[in-house]
Amino acid sequence: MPELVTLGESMLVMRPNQPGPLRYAHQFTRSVGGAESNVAIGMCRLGHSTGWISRLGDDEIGHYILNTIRGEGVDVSHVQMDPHHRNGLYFKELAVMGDPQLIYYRANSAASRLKPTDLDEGYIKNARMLHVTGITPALSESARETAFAALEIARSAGVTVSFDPNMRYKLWTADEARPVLMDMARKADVVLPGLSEGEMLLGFSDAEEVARGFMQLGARAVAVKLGSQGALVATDDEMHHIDPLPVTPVDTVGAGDAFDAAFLSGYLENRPLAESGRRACIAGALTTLVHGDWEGMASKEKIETFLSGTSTISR
Ligand code: KDG
Repeated sequence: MPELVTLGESMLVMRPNQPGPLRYAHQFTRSVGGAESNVAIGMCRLGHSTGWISRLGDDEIGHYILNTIRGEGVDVSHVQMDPHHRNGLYFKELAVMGDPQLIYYRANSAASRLKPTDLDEGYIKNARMLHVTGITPALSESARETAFAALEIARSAGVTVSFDPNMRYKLWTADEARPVLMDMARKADVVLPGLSEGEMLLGFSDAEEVARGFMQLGARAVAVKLGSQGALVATDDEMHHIDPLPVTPVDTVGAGDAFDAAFLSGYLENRPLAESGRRACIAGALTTLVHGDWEGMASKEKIETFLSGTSTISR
């Protein structure tokens, strides 16, 4: 049984091989992306067993997505193959600066058909942690019910719940999302917002206030992602500002998921809070150096190298 179980949609990703407007792109590289499976892959690289619950269209694309995620070590035994619906797809611009634009084709996808009866209670109850994001409830009513059903199963069994709001403005508005994401945050033990998500949900623009706000809702640990400024990590007893690892990113998508994976692995390993925060910032930064949402996620050994300031022998 996996230590961390997560659920959500993963899609085929097409990214152009050269920068510039997508309308002029002729050659693309395919891959896979999905915030929750990205976290599951990130945790596997850090030595933890993970499982991903989802629905995929039962076609060549669905099997490619499944094989890729399985190939990274994630348990996919609780993924349903759906013969009646297609897989989500997104195009990711190759940004020269800043965050790339994502164009989604995911309405009515197989994963949007996730339903509470897709959940195997024992699979969640036997995990140490359930990780959910705010993307799943934005997909459809039944996907939203499934995310909340998973939360209730975990809570009833005393399984730690981790929540990343992952606000996707292309899927729903702030007014639609706020009550749902706040409800999820209230049910979570670990909350992993970006600063702008904290502001959207709680109305605070200061990271310390965001962390305190989520702890008042019931979280035991909060890690506020500050992008190139590092992070702020907090529990009721301590709060630390974590410096960033300075990098020159080529692809920022997936950095938050790599951060989540490293922070959650530190949490499961009972590491000191500040150390978990440092690992998370290193993991997030390293991911941005490689094209792809998860391909650049770091191994445990690589993170150790950056933490200790030692270098590896490369030849
Ligand atoms: O966090 C990375 C995700 O944004 C990406 O992998 C795709 O799940 C995705 C989404 O909904 O944007």
